[in-house]
Amino acid sequence: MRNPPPQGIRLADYRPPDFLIDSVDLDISLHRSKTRVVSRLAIRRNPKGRPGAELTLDGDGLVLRRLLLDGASVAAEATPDALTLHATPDAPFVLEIETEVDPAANTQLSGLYRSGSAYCTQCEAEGFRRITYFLDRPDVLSVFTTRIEADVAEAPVLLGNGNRIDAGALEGGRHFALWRDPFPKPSYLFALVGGDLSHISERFATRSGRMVDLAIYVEHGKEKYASYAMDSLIRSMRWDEEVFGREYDLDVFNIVAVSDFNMGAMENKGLNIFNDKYVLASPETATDGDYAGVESVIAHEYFHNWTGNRITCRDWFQLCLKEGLTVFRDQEFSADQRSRAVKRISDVRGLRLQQFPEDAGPLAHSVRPNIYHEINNFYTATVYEKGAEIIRMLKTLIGADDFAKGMTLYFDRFDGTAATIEDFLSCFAEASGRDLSQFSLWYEQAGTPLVTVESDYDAAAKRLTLSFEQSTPATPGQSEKKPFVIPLALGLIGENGDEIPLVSREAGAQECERGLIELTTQKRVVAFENVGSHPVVSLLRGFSAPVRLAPPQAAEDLQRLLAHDSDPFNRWQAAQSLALRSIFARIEAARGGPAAEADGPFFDALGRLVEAPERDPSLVAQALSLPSDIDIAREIGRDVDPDVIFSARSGLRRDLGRRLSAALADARARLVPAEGFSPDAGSAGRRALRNAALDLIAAGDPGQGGALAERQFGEATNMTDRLAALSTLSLLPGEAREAAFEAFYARYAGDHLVLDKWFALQSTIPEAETTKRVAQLMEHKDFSLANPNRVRAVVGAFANGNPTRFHALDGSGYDLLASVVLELDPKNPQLAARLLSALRSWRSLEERRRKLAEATLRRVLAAPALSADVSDIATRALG
Ligand code: 0A1
Ligand code: ZN
Repeated sequence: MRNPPPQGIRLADYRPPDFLIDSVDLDISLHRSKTRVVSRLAIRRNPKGRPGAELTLDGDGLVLRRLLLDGASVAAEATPDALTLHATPDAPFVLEIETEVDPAANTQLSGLYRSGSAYCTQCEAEGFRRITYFLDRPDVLSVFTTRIEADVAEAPVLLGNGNRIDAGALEGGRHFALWRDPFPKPSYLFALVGGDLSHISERFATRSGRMVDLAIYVEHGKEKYASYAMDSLIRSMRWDEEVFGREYDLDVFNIVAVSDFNMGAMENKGLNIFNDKYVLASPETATDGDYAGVESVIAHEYFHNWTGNRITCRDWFQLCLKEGLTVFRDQEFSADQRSRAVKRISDVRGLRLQQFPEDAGPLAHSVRPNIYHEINNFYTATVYEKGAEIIRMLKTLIGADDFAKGMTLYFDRFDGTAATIEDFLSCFAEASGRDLSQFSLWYEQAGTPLVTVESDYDAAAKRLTLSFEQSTPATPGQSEKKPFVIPLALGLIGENGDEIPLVSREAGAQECERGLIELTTQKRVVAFENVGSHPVVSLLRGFSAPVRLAPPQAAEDLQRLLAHDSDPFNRWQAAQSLALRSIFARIEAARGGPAAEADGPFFDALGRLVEAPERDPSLVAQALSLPSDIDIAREIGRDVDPDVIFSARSGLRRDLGRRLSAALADARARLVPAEGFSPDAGSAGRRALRNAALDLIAAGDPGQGGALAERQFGEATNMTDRLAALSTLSLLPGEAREAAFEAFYARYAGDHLVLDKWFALQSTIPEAETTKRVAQLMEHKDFSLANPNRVRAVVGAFANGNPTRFHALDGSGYDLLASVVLELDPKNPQLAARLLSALRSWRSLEERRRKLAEATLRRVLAAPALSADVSDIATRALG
């Protein structure tokens, strides 16, 4: 295995490559354990490189079989990790390299490997060097031609990047296909697939009339599960034309679903390879959440064709250039396809759940990091989701028109190149005439800013004065922070619930009067005039910046926002904030503090939402879904005791369920599903509210809720309702629950994606016996460490979704994680490292758990022959 330099790789050390590779001709002869790879590289010196430099190509675990320079043998130094030509010619030359690789033995799922009976590849970030020696860096762009050869019986389907230009039969039961991708690309976008697969197909006419053959390849028998993915693909293609003016550029677009995949999916040019979880969906097997996931990942990978492929990254430090931007694009797509408000709420929930803790702990890094040891560990919520928030803020700050102009400029100017964040921002600076140098700090500085707001209302003068202050906590390697540009969208709600017009005499009043305050200094005071009634400030509307707000607003103010705010995001936020207030009060009371304040008014407000038939059910469901244990832990921030959080939250759920039981039952009756299943947002929203109601009814009255859940479990006609019922039952110990789990297993035993749900749900049961149950699940005949989805379903769900058991005081949860990480590490270090990052917030735990967690990290770090991936996470987590 490869070892990165101990001092790490630094952005400041970036140098252009000394050589360029204009074209790559690959000849790959597939064989389970002995795949022969012949690569012909047309190499020349880069005018921007160092004159006289010798050529060193990257490798990872390779064995060189043959090497020719312009057809003649040549002396070179070959190790598994590198191939160096000591006497490198000055004139352009062709290097022919033969290597042999063993796909069947590739358990890392990087490079060429086997998933089921198919051959497939994963080359981002540095997998291509596991296939052949190459300049495996994103700023070396080459035209790839790939000849793939295989046994017809084993792999009747042979797919590559670009367009297929030839195919034919060969002797000995073999055949070949020749693929050519005319668009120069970096090696991380290379892909091939060979296997016995079925497909569904469609034709798509681009707006300029190019006909594109679309196909989705799946295992035999799974064709009928791919239609929603195809529908999502077609909608994505049309949307990118309409909203970003981007058209598809090849004659074919192929998607292949595989069951063994480390991540969600991969945007290889013209040949996207997917974790099948994001392709396969049917009413009987996929939840509404799964449908939304398919739609957004299909869109994400498709959108990469322009943001990532046509314009790629100069180096891996610029990863957010393609990822943050593409996440922003897929979020906007889903918002347009579904409810914008619900999409925003769920994206912010995700950001707070994943990215905020990352940014507040030892693994914090800037959206564009400046050093890494193992790039695979930087496919993070910070790079992806915070990266998308930066794009969103940019659009908010410069306005939709200039944002669109900037995007067009970016596409025009950088098409066919490997670009940087500076290149990207320069287009928006030019389009808007704004200086974006301070804005670029969002890429440089890690940590979640805290914005404090003091408000002072002078009734006599009818003036509201708001005093803002920003601060950003220190993060690893960054103790001092400069002020960010923070767009704060806001409105004022009067006593009668109406929006108060914004009138200001401030500098920058125009923005303020449009409801956008730009906080660019550490402190800023803004006064609003003609404020006739005591206002409540609705701040950070639509979550206009990835920041935290303080101090908490008063309960009465939150009530007003919940009832009247015109911004749906902030109505939801008000419900979350009220729930948090209640939970904090319960925690204080349990510690012997003053009795918790009465929740009656909060419950009644939620009750009114549930009873109002005109309300969007999906938004009501979001309002009912309380902050998770992990949200609460993050808000507490230090000395976290997961048991205390769990009991306070359970108490709130129980009381809310009791208080609203009649309204919840009525809502369920009102929302009886229509005949037939439709995955559309409206139908999904009704299911969401019905199931949120079920969950709360059971929290208030386990007997009644359990009976309802049992019935729904038996009668459900779709996976959303069946799994929701099982999830409600999973919290009610007893025979009914175990019987339901058994019935579920029996019904879906042949469907690995559904079984993942079965495993994950059991792993998250918040009961003492669960750790033992998880250990047993790992002995189950359907468990395998070789399948990343299964490992995530059992161990990932336990470590990230079962805080009371994972953080158990006897250390059993941490022991379980450590033993899986160490067993997995030699097989799949990327996955092992991701699992270990479940411990990233260990410093915020109370002392006993903190010590146990630290000892666990130290134990992992001390293990022999640790991968670079795991040792990087353990080292930084402890650092
Ligand atoms: N670029 C893909 C994600 C991806 C990243 C790394 C991988 O292997 C280490 C695989 C996929 C995306 O953003 O969808
Ligand atoms: Zn991506």
